[in-house]
Amino acid sequence: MIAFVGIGANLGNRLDTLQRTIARISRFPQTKLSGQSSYYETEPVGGVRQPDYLNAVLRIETSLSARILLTRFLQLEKMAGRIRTLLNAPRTLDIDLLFFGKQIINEEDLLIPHPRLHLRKFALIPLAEIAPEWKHPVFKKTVQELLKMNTSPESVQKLKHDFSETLEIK
Ligand code: PH2
Ligand code: MG
Ligand code: MG
Repeated sequence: MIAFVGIGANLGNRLDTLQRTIARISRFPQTKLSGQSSYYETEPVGGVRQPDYLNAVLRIETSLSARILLTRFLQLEKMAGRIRTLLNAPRTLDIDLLFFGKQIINEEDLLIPHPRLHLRKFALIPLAEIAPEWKHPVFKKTVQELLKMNTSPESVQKLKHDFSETLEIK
């Protein structure tokens, strides 16, 4: 299954956390990391006033289930010291399953595609970088089309440096 994973952080050493997370996901069993967007500095959407996020999107090929991925993502969030308080509260690490193949999953704690993905430039812009033609199975529109339709004002800026070469050491 091809899946897309959004990662974000706005507390602590954001870049370090995201790099470690990418390395850890790439070592999941039965899973290959097959794509990675640039890192983006993004204005927070929703919640209280809080620091900017660093966001990125990964493409993985996996034979793990969406449910197992979710469990593993929650473990990684815990390892990064995430404390859950309010919705949209600042966090050291957030990992969201955005797409899981073309599957539509509507379970209480597992909604795929991510229900707010089409509203969020911090997810759409990195996704469009690595999967512009991927079709949203509910809206039947490509990522590129969803991004074009999106009018939210928050700024999303690509980081200038390419940090991918530092991945190996983590
Ligand atoms: N995640 C949220 C809420 N708001 N804003 C930005 N810029 N990036 C995020 O990853 C983000 C957010 C809830 O998961
Ligand atoms: Mg999220
Ligand atoms: Mg989340």
